[in-house]
Amino acid sequence: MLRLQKTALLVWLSLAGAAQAAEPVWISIGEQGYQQLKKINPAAQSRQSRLLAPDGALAKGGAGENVHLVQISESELPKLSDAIHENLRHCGGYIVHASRVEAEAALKGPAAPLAASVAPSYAIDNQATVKPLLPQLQDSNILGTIQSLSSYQNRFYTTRHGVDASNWIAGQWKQLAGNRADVAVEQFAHAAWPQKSVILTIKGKSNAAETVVLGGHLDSTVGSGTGEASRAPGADDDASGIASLTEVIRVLLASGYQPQRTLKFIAYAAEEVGLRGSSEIARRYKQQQVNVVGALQLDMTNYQGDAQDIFLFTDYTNAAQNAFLANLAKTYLPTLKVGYSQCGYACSDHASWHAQGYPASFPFESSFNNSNPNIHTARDTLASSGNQARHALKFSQLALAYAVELGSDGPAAKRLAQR
Ligand code: IPO
Ligand code: ZN
Repeated sequence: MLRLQKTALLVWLSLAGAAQAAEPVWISIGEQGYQQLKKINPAAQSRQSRLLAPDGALAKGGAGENVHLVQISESELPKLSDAIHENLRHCGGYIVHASRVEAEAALKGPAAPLAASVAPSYAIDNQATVKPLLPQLQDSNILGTIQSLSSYQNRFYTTRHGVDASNWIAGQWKQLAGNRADVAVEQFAHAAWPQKSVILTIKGKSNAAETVVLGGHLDSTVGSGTGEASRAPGADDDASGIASLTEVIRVLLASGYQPQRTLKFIAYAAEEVGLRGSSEIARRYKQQQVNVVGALQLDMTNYQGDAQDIFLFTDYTNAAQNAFLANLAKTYLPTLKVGYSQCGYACSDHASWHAQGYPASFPFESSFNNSNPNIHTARDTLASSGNQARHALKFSQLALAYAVELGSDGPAAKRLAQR
């Protein structure tokens, strides 16, 4: 009897496991990606399609790409990412949605902003705070973080290593937070996979409801298999972005800086499989009407592919905030050259915020055409970036200026009264 129960339990457990692995998910995917999907799974069917402009808005006058809604098995996601990366030189190229209803809503373009949202002034008026902090940012610290993160066998969203890497980041950020009462580190659990996102919050003093988000993704991927033993160092993609952000956290907290707006640093889980971690978080924040006044994404900061230093991606991002970033660079990093480029698809977590109607930006290490050829392979190592983090330091500098200039604004009424 006992033995029978045990067998039944084991059968049930393995069925439950199998069911989870084959869980159907709704994705939106561009025409080219859809053709790749049909090669992997000829039975995959477009349930709905719509012509979208390159920034996810509805296309007018035929410009843009046909975007399809398809239901596929969760276990097909890594294969799909790989096929798109290999054959289209894209990463991602599709977005996983929480339900059919949400997938259909996404096809209609980005959601409307919150009613309460007002565009920030984007004034650059905190030189006295920013300037002494910039030289404290050290590329040696960024290098150390990239080293630690890329030493995990892989950081897949499904593996023990991927879970360990999330826990390691939480531990590092907790150490940096120390015992400040206005700083908290939490891990955001996702129902469908074990890897958690990590969130460090510095609570704003006078304007805490307005929130500034700085993020990067903590997972990695590789074309050839997603098992525990598979090697996916992801040194540039995206240990570099997490390392650039960690150095900003270190310097801000070491200086005792207290923002007026709330600052949130987020290491997203599961970016490489359809922006899943960030899309859950952005959706949750929108549901809870969190007033995110700006989101900055650092995904890949340590490979310089062009003469210019920082490329602002103009699609799936907010033009006013991009102009603010260009002004920040001009003011604080005058020797850096800023370029502009496009992904042509929702290529990183900024697109999750953009989809919810929040202003998002994506400063990137290279142009689209000269992007790092080693990502999503076992060759994405620190050695491939020359065992240095000088390029990634520029992104810490820009992100720190962004955090302080946007983080230092009090409530809007007060801002007006001061004019
Ligand atoms: C990424 C973004 C732009 C380019 I050009 C290349 C790569 C982001 C990378 N993390 C990715 O694989 N996104 O899914
Ligand atoms: Zn990637």
